[in-house]
Amino acid sequence: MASTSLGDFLNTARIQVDEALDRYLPRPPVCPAIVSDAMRYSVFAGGKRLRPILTLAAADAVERANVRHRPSGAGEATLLALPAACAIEMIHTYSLIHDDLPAMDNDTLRRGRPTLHVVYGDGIAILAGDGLHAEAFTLLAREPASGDHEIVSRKLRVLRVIGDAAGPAGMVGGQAIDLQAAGQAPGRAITLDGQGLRAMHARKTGALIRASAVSGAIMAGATTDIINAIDRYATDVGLAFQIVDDILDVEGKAEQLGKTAGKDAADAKPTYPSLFGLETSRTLAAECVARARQTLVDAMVTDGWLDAIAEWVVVRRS
Ligand code: GRG
Repeated sequence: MASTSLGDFLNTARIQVDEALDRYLPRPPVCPAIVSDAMRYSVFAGGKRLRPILTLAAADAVERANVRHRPSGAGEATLLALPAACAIEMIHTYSLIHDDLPAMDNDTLRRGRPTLHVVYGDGIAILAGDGLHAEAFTLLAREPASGDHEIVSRKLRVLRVIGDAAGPAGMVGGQAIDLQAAGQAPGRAITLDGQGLRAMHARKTGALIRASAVSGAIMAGATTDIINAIDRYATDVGLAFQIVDDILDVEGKAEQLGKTAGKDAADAKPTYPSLFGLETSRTLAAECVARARQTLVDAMVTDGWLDAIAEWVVVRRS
């Protein structure tokens, strides 16, 4: 049955994603129990599932727009997009596991639990991250299983979009800039101004958020114009998400966030509040959401949950 509220859509999408992740993640005897247990410890620790939700919502929005012209096939798009949604959540979880390691951000609390390396040790945490990263691409190549040329070609496009977003041009590159800014890389620490901070976040968190929405649109068979519009929407949603993340690091409590609060200031990291102040940061986030919503209106992708998700990203408390 179609969702009647954003809360209903988010719940349904989270259940769909969690059930699929449980099916897709390998278990013994395919892999050693310790790898399976460690991967599952972090994947099922209770993340918000923002990225897979964006994938499914983008697919659903494209299908709704198409169904206005072809009133058949409703619901198929989310099934086509579900493997990409899960693959992205695997990559996101791997990035959190590695980010929390002593060699990177050195954190002990994530998703309301002790971080993976605290429980399993650094070696298994590195391997669980590596395992999730590799498994994500195996899944993208394998599912949805179809010999249909059109579906195979959409899968190939999505593989490239997600690989680019997760790799050196995207998340890995952004994390490297973050390490340089924190003085954790060879050479002198670099100083980020507002533009540098934005560029770093565009790679570190923005790229995967954009890939999440774009992958859903591609799997649903969107036109190039609609894919580009959804990309612009997600660019603004990703930036708003990051600004709010910085604000929550100042204002939130660890119990609510499920991760250490006040860490950015303790580590003297450049953030939106540290560069622009809290009020201006809130205004910047609201401007991003307004732009994202206008993009949907201009592209006539207004049916579905993308608009409500943009608003949710700034009112969230965790
Ligand atoms: C190790 C290559 C590599 C990259 C790490 C994503 C990342 C890059 C580091 C995470 C550091 C961080 C806390 C960034 C702020 C934004 C962010 C990604 C927050 C965590 O994402 P949420 O809030 O987490 O969507 P949940 O747990 O809800 O999935």
